[in-house]
Amino acid sequence: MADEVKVFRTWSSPFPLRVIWALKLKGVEFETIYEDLSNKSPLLLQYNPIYKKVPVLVHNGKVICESLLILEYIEETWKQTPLLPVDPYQQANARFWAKFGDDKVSQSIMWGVFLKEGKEQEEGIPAALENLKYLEDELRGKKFFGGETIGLADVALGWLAYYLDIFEEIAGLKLLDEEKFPSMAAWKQEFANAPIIHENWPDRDRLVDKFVATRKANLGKEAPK
Ligand SMILES: N[C@@H](CCC(=O)N[C@@H](CS)C(=O)NCC(=O)O)C(=O)O
Repeated sequence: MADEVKVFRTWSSPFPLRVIWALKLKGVEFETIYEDLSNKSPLLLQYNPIYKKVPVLVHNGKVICESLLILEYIEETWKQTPLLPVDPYQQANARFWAKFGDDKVSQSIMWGVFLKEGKEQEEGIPAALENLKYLEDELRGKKFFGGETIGLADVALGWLAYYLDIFEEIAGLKLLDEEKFPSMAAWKQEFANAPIIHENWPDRDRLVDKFVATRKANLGKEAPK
């Protein structure tokens, strides 16, 4: 029996993109279900009743939630085009950077800078820069976090290669300065333009409109716990 693979996503969210990229890098066929998060479908609520978020992967009726866990499932299930190295220590390292991206990098950029203004924003900038510096140091001398090829950490941090520019443009500031972060700047180009990755970015103008509205609606709010 052929595998039945479904991905619940939105057109704009970076988290489901991880899943789309991983499946496509591995050449796995899947069906896409686009959600409107202002009117979530009964199926999304049924499949992810706890978090009620996208992405959700459904593989032959089995439901997996949380994008980083979905990546792990994909990696274990479809062995072709591996996203993780064989060495357990290097695997742990890749997972560390993927988790750091969610715990610290996206939090400090989104909630510390993008959704702040004035003094609050100024106070948030050092933490965001510090987190980018950790990534810069990790990347130095490498093409991708995964080495010569795209790996799990690249897929997890990949949103930075496209969405960060958009956040910077809307907020009217620059975090990822090419001179201060040469390795990250090179990675950004390399990753954003890689086959499969490149073809799946959402329309930039539409994203700008969406995030202008998101910023307006959430300006000054604190990150959800
Ligand atoms: N930790 C989750 C985060 C996913 C997430 O935040 N998804 C957002 C879209 S960007 C969502 O579905 N939000 C719906 C909601 O919060 O009601 C993951 O990695 O899958």
